[in-house]
Amino acid sequence: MKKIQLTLIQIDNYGPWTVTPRPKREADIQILQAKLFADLEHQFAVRGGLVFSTRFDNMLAISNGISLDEHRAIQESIHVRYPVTVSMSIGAAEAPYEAQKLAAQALQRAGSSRSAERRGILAGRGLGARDEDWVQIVHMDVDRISTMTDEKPIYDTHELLQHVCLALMKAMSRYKALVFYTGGDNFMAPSNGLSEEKLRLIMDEVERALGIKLKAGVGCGKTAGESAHLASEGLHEIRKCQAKGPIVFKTS
Ligand SMILES: Nc1nc2c(ncn2[C@@H]2O[C@H](COP(=O)(O)OP(=O)(O)OP(=O)(O)O)[C@@H](O)[C@H]2O)c(=O)[nH]1
Ligand SMILES: [Mg+2]
Repeated sequence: MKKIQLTLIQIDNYGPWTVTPRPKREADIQILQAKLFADLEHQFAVRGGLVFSTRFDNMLAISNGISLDEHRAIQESIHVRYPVTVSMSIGAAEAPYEAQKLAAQALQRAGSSRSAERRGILAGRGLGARDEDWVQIVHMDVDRISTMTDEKPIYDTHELLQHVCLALMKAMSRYKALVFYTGGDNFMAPSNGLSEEKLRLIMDEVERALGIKLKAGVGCGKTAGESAHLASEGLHEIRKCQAKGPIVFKTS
């Protein structure tokens, strides 16, 4: 059975930490979160993974091919260099929504996000057999966002992109796929099992609701790195008018 493996990364006892002994400066909190995300992205990426910033205090990584020992090594590296610790939990399932749910449940069983006792936990269960690894990622982008960027106030573009993200999240959730905003006019969706036909329906729905046009490269492979790269290549082909339509599927 082909499965996606997701890792929930949660900063331990972070809420209390941000206000102890008194509220820390927001700029310092933003710097810590941005650095921690960049650091984790690097450490997962060199092992074939991909981290989405999600809430920054809680991040989700596609971690197919990354073992428990490698997760522990990443945690140890973070713990010697940051004033906070991170707990991680792993879930694997055919559908991305189910994988993150299993990961979240495993971490919740190990203790609260606000517990001072729960530090640097590694919980949950990843894939046992590596031949089960499967990652499908849709990389979507809005057509001609630069025109709006050059003509409208920047906050108007920002607001539109947040609406696009929410509409995609809602539509994709019907197929147990996840959607993450990755900056600019880009969205990435771990979406194992989502067919081209269903993706077309989702894109049509969001396009009609928000008056925009979308295009999508879809990559399928054994690791997030591989799939994301194929997806971005697919998108590039559409941009260069090398594709017949607004969706290109690529499998490794
Ligand atoms: N995260 C991410 N951001 C990108 C990528 N490519 C472009 N961007 C960002 O998205 C913004 C818009 O780029 P484009 O999508 O090429 O611009 P556009 O005017 O919408 O052009 P078309 O999509 O080709 O119609 C850029 O300013 C970048 O910030 C990518 O692969 N990943
Ligand atoms: Mg674009």
